[in-house]
Amino acid sequence: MLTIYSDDHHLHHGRCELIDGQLMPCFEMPSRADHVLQRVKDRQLGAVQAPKDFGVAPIARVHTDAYLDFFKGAWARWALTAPEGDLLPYIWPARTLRHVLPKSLHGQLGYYSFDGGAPITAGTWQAAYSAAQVALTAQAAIQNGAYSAFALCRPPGHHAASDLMGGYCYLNNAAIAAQAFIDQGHKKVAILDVDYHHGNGTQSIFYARSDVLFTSIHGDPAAEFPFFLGYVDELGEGAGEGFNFNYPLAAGSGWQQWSAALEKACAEIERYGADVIVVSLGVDTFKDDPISQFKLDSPDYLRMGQRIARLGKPTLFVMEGGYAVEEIGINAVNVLEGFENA
Ligand code: OKP
Ligand code: ZN
Repeated sequence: MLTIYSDDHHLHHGRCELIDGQLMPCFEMPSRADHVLQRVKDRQLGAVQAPKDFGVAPIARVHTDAYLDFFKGAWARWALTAPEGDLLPYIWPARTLRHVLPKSLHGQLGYYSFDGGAPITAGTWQAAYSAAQVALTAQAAIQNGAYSAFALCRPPGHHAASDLMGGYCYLNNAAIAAQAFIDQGHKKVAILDVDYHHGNGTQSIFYARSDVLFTSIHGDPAAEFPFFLGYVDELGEGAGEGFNFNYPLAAGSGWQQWSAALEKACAEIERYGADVIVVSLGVDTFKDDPISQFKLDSPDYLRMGQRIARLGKPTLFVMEGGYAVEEIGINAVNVLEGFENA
């Protein structure tokens, strides 16, 4: 399987996130992608190529121009203040506040984010832009006839909505790739989000559409980030009604519960009749993941890849989360090897 990878992800290295009342080093760190790349090479998964540059237009099919302009320019505005640290939001237009766009950098940052988990550093725009190009280049490989491809994206994307960053995510790589498939003539794209956290950004982007099916298996949002989306009763709206399926699972769920949810998601994807599949491949479902509560073990990821392969459709894998740094290479590449050896 072809892997697309850019070293530009190193340009994004947030310093801290707020956990249990303390500033802790960011879990979403550059070594994550380095470990996955190393495992791709160790296992001789296939060629590793740098992304092409498709420009901002395919990104702007998913994100608003205003959001992209803000994100691209935010660091330069922050740098004028000779800051000590990263740019992090500290207020959001929650209930009772107005959704106006203030003039101030921090007002605008609150407007364009939904949590304090997506620090902007000097290189964050470039890293996120390149990650989107990684996804688009892997998408193009499938469009040009490859049966599968792996977009080794970092930072991840599935929490990012059309004009919101958050949850370590800035640009929604999987959504950008799915939209590119549609724009290049595909009629039915299915997204399968297997990250431990609900892909609220992806769901929201396609919620009112029937040309992109969204399915997600994740920690029950009643108890887990992102808390405010990802429940079973979210089935889509308008033309998108019946094209959104969430499978929330309890903390402590292992392969038995997880694979039962995967069967349900796969049944919906088959019923839909997708002609191409985009997998939001998070491996934070691992038993030793430091921020998650599922109990998958490394061999389970081989089974995951095998089951996805049985859908029998061209499949684009897009890297999302996974924070047990040593093991995310093993687990992510196990999915890809399971897919190839099904
Ligand atoms: C990103 B991806 C704050 C914890 C915030 C954010 C999790 C983002 C996960 N105390 N956790 O879906 O892997
Ligand atoms: Zn996650």
